[in-house]
Formats: sequence, C-alpha cells, structure tokens
Amino acid sequence: MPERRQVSGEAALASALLAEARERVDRLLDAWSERIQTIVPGRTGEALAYALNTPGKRVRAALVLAAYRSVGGISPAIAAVATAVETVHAYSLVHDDLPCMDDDALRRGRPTTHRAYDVPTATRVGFLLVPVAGLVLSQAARDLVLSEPSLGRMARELFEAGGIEGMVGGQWLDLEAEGRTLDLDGLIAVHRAKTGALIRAACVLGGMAAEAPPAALEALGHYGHEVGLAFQIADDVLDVIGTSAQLGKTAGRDAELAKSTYVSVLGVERAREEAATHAHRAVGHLEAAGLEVGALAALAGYIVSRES
Ligand code: GRG
Repeated sequence: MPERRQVSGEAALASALLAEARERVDRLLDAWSERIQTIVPGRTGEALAYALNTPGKRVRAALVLAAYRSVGGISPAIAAVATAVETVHAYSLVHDDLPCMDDDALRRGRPTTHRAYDVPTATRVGFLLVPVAGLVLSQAARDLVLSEPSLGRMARELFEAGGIEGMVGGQWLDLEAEGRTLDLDGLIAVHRAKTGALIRAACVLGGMAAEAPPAALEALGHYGHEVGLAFQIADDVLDVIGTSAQLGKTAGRDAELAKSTYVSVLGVERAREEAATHAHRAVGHLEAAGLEVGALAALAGYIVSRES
C-alpha cells in the first residue's frame, strides 16, 4: 500500500540522517572534548568532556543538516554548525539536571554531570559550555568559508535562542510553574521557549549556513517553530509512557515535580494528536515556500513517533 511504503520510507530516511548526524557530530564533539581539556585542565576539563561527549540522539544536529541541504547546501563542513547547536543543548542538559532545577540523577543513560562529579563542578561546566559553543560556531563558519557578517548573524540566532527570550526564559517559566496548573496557552509558551527556540534555531542556522534567501529562512523558522513544540509534546508523552531504560533519563519526573504538561492538560491520546498536528503544519510551511521537504518531513515524523 503506497501510504505505508511512504511511512516506512520516511522512517528509514530519518533514521539514516540521525545516524549520519551522530557519526559526524560525535566525532567533532570528541575532538572538541580533547581540545577543551588542554584549555581547561584537571577535573573541570574532565567534567566538561563528560558533559559534551555523551551519546545523545542528535535530533538538533540532524535538523541542521537537513535544513542546510533543503536549501541547496552541499558542504560536509555543515556538521560543525550542528556541533555548535549540540554544545548549547549539552549545556542546557547539565544545568537542567542540577538540584536547583529538575534535580535528576540520570541522563543519556549515565549519571548526570553533578552526580558523576559534584554540583559546583557541573555548574561551572554548564557555564563554560556557552563560550565553547561560541568557539565551535566560529570554527564552523571558517570551515564553511562564511563571511564575518554571516557568522555574526548565526551567532545572534544561536545565542538569542539559547537566551532569556528563548531557552533560559522558558526554563525559568517552567521552574516558576512547578506545582501550579498552567492552561494550554501558558504551557505552549513554556514549551516553545524552553525547547522549541533551540530547535527552531537549528533549522534556521542550517539555512543561514547555506546563505539561503530570507523567504527560505522564514519557512525554515516556521517549520522549526512547529517541530520544536511537537518535540516537547512528544517528550511529555514519553515521560509518562516510557521507561527510564528506554529514555536514558528518569521517567515520570514531570509528575513527581508536579509539572503541567500536555499529558496532564490533555491526556496521552490528545497530546499525541496535537504533536502530529504541529508536525504536519511544520511540513506545510516548507511546501508553501517550495523548499525540498523530504528529509525535514521525515524528521518531523520521527520527532512525533520516536520512542526515546
Ligand atoms: C538559568 C533558568 C536558567 C536556565 C538554564 C537549564 C536550561 C538553561 C534550560 C533547560 C532547557 C531544557 C533542558 C529543555 C528540555 C529540552 C529537552 C526535551 C531535552 C531532551 O532532548 P533530547 O531528547 O535529548 O533531544 P538527547 O539526550 O537525545 O540529546
């Protein structure tokens, strides 16, 4: 049946792209981890490498690669931009797990950085990873032979998404909302900022690295805006239906922290439907702009059907 073939074809495409992102970005993260330990020696350097060099799914990296190619980018050096985004993401995970935030012991199937080291070290590691991301991004721009103004625009995109109007602001709202019931609009605002902003930036950065025209960047931004929300809705669902072994982090933590989530507001089934709606809308933005949708559509499908 054509429809099923398309679904399994998309799944295979997403899986190949994620495998490629993991392979190429993990290699670069390895190299950066070694380099950082020559700049930051001792236990803090070791902890930095521990946090940076952990095996994630590399969804944000795959989005950078797919967005870049969707607007005609062809250089393998795009993996360096993907590495910069994963570095900001790695910082956010270290701080998210701290006792003053979500207070978690397990991440990516290993003890969280503050459990493997200690809280002051993990706190420093998180902060240090922000300038490391800057270094990684500027090296990426050199590898891609981008101009200084292009690097400036990309740095602004990445660090605004990671900042007070994006990820940090969203985390702040999320922490403030613990134990309170958010309505759907409040929840969407938290999810879009805490998780969606960096995912949106990954898509826009892929386009910027290919020096795509403004209309294409706008479409990639709209796509990222929708898949970013879909990603966090799927995360809410997995927190309820997944196991810690499957997720590599403590399952059921949202309920323990009395967080409002899509599942607490809508239930599992409606949350899944909402995620699928946003993923569908995401692809619509690319189609409307006449961009190549194949790989990005496959990743949108993966984002809402993933099991970890
Ligand atoms: C100073 C208030 C303040 C905040 C600091 C900690 C922080 C910044 C932001 C938290 C952002 C965050 C961790 C959002 C959750 C995003 C999320 C769903 C992470 C899990 O992503 P996956 O599933 O993980 O892609 P892997 O391990 O596969 O990379």
